[in-house]
Amino acid sequence: MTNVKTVPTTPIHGQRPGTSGLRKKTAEFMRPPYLNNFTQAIFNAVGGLTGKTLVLGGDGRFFNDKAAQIILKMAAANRLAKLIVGQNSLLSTPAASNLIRQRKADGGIILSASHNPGGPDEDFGMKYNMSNGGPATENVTECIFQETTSINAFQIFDMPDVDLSKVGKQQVGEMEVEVIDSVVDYQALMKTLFDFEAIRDLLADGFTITIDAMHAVTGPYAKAILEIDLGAPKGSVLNAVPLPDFGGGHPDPNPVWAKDLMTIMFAGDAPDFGAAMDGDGDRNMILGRGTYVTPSDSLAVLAANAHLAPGYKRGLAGVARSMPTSRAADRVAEKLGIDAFETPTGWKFFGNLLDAGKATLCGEESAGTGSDHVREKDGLWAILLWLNILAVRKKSVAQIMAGHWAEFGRNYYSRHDYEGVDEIRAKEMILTLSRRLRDLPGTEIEGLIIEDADNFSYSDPVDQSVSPNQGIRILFEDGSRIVLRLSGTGTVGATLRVYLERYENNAELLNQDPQLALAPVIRAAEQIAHIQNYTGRTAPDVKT
Ligand code: VG1
Ligand code: CO
Repeated sequence: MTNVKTVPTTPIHGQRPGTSGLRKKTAEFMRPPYLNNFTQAIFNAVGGLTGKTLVLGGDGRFFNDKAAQIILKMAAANRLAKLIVGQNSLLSTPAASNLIRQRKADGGIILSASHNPGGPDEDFGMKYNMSNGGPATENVTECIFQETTSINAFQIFDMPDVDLSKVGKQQVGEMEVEVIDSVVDYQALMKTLFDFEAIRDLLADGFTITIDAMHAVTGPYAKAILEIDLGAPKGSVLNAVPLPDFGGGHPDPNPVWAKDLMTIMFAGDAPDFGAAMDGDGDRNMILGRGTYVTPSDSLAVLAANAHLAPGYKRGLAGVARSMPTSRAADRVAEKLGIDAFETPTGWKFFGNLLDAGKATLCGEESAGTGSDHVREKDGLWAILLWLNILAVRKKSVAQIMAGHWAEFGRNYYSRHDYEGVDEIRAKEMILTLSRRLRDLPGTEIEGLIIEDADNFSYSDPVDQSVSPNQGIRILFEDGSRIVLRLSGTGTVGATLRVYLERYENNAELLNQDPQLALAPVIRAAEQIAHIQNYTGRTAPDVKT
């Protein structure tokens, strides 16, 4: 082909994907050949694109549109047969996962740094998903990284930008580009899982909802499904227009970054149900009137009630949660007599369990829940499952939570994040602690006796691969737990995450403030890990 350019390049240091793809400052991604190198590394790692089909889309953040054009031109030059692109290069992460599966594509590229802020001075990201619709496994991720360290050229078409604003097919050299409506297929999938009629009736009966799309990718999805299809009043979806800088916000659905929604939900005239989703639409925060549902509890409640939705009426094969996620879901699994799996942080570890039919629902404490309907976590799915359950049970969110705790006990839970701390000191802290783990069992701290302490290593029950060093666990005799790990999604310094958990089943003590209920565990974490000393901070930046 005449207009294929082969451009010499040299490896760029540090293109190792983290928990979920490669995330860097936008400026770094925009500086050629940063994006070209990583894109070509993906293409090389998967054995070339000749004759294949890929899906492409992103969360609409700054540089999304331009990056999509570059990837498109590189895919054409690498002899891709077909590229399926979301209109205006927008696709939520779960919608992209669905498209890969529905259209039997060989994989997909999602342009997103998820919950990280966007804009010229903020973050950009890119992840590769495989033919099952799920994030690249550890193996494939490692291959991509290896390619970035030896790359010497990339291929690109020399041509003007392609119009991605209109749905339809067009030819780019030998490659067919199909621009699709970003919402339609996803919406159709949701209809197969949930009782839309029941939710429609609930909303028609005056049950009110407020959904915060945080100016990220889910606005159009939430409007189409909740307002137009299910009949929620116009305006039920807030911040519904995706913006390149998310309106200056931090599209992370937690009580700190979705503060406006928290204020609405804790006001006297609050709606019955509230929720927020993140940049790329895979996370969710669930709220009721005056009620915040922790993600770990949400997973447990969904597991206990999923059978009330048509898509799950036959029950669940198993439930999987990431290791730092509270063990509330395990208690539900035990009662249901199904398997409970514990995986490292990051959705890529759920893929095998879902593919093998071992788990139906999965969840992470970081506001991610999902099921085997796709291979990513799915914010809007979680909202719809909650609404379906509320429509059937005809109780408030607060009543559902109280009932759940009365039945299963309550796993008080909180995550304390120390953001942007010194990386060397943070690594030193984890290393020092790792070396002391063996000596900890039997020690009493704050009235809690340490039963066990380890650095979590995961053996995948499906492919037997082993992933060591996934976080430090300190387990106490009374079932309390402290987990410490460093984030793999940040772009500046290190972020220390301290996960705290305490189980309570005394009926009189199920309604405490989690920070108070966890106070001894929080103090124990400080005494064991010397967090203040290593981070130079007296308090966490974010508590969720
Ligand atoms: C965080 C969360 C993790 C989640 C990941 C990607 O990772 O803790 O649970 O899977 O983000 O989510 P880390 O390594 O920073 O703790 V998302 O919504 O960015 O795709
Ligand atoms: Co996300």
